[in-house]
Amino acid sequence: MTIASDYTEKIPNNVGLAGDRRLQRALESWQPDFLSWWESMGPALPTRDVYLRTAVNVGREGWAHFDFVPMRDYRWGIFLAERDPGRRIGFGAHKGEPAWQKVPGEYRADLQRLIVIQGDTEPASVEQQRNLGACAPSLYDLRNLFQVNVEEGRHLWAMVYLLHAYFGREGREEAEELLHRNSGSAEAPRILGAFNEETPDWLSFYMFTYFTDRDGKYQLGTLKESAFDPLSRTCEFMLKEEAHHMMVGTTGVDRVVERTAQVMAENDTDDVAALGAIPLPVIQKYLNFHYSVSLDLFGGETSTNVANYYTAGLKGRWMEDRRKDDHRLADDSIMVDALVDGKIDYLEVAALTGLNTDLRREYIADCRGGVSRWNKILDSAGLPHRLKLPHAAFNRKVGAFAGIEAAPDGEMISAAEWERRKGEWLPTDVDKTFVRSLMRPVHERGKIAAWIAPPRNGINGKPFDYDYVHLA
Ligand code: BYC
Ligand code: FE
Ligand code: FE
Repeated sequence: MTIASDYTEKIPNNVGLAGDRRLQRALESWQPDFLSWWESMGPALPTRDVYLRTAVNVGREGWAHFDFVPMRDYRWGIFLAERDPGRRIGFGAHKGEPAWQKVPGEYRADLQRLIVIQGDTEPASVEQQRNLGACAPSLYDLRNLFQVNVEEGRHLWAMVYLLHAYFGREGREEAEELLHRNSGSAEAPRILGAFNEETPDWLSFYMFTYFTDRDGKYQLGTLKESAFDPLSRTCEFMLKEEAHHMMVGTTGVDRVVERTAQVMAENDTDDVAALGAIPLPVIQKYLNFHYSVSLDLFGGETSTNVANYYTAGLKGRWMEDRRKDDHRLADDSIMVDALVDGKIDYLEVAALTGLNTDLRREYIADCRGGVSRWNKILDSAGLPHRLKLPHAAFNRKVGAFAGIEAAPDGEMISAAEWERRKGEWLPTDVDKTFVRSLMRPVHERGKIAAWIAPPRNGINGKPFDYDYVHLA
């Protein structure tokens, strides 16, 4: 059964909100708080309207509706992928039982926690990206930034809907808290580490959308497997939007590398800073930073939390249904990264407790795809230089390697050597100041900043020089 979206309502949705007055009132009372959060913590650059994709329904046509909209009037709606009435649980102790339409009492606290953590990251990223509009390299990029921002706002709505609809008073309180914690705040920071870091420039933004939004893709992929059907259906729909965020990150870094390679080849020099491009070693340092803080987002290599989530049916594996095992894993094992006798090594542990490692591995394999793409660009420019993912032990604050220091090649080093050399591997103040010095706004139609190549394609069949954003 499909419930038609009601566009005339304050909150566009396909969850039959009109039929549940209590829930509708709860969400309508949260909405003004959301809007005042958006005004004070969302995009700072004043705009008249923006060429945005709005989800107006989940059907093939409905979820990609393009038009000029004032961002404040963006229709943040609640959309779940269509329900499969025969859906059964795919893993864990309840494998084979019908998927849950309500929250079982014994799993309430754990499910709420997973939803709150997911919900917390969405507005955090909007806060982190708040000031990027003022230094966008083109109108095309500016539009993509705003598209990502409104969709992260919608992802917050998606989690708040679940909290309001299924978790009673506690859920409503958590929904309030999601607007009160803030990225980087000393008193009330966001929950996960990477979401309290700054995104002060566009190289950071592309690295963030490549590496950190990609964690989102993988975490959503595991929550899409959840036995709790409303969560599963919400995540399935969010993943469609996530594909655009991946595109922004992947092609963003592509274009930075392409421009740098071009300036290097034309001038036969590695030293492109004076020529207004970003030197490859600086790009590598940004990559090292964003990759390593994103690895931390997967939690510890071993975790009883994740084992319990899996067994309970709350959180599955990436591509659970393609795995050729019993989907219970009680008797299986996995090799995980570990410190063994003080050395970086591997250890065999129960498959269930190693599930964070399993997911991180899928993620790492995916990240290699980006690096090989960027290296192809260098290769095509006739350059011998290559970018690399650092070792999993590099710059870690969570998990087995949190207590040690390692070089990007995985060699263990002393704290003193780390202090001495970290500026070779992570962006220094000098690097950041340099990158920031390039961030001058290009808000003129068809123009682009000198440190980045133009995109190959525009948005929705429009050309690069389309007027994607009308500034206020
Ligand atoms: N920072 O047992 P462990 C996205 C905590 S991104 C701070 O190993 P677990 C997006 C942990 O909570 C996707 N604390 O952890 C991207 C635990 O605390 P307690 C977001 C951390 O539970 C871009 C303790 O350390 N979604 O959507 O197995 C833009 C022990 O850890 C961190 C999710 O993450 C950290 N990095 O795994 C917009 C999905 N890591 O229990 C959006 C929901 C761990 O001792 N979350 N801790 O108080 C989860 O599935 C899991 O909670 C985690 C951690 C994967 C995060
Ligand atoms: Fe998101
Ligand atoms: Fe995203």
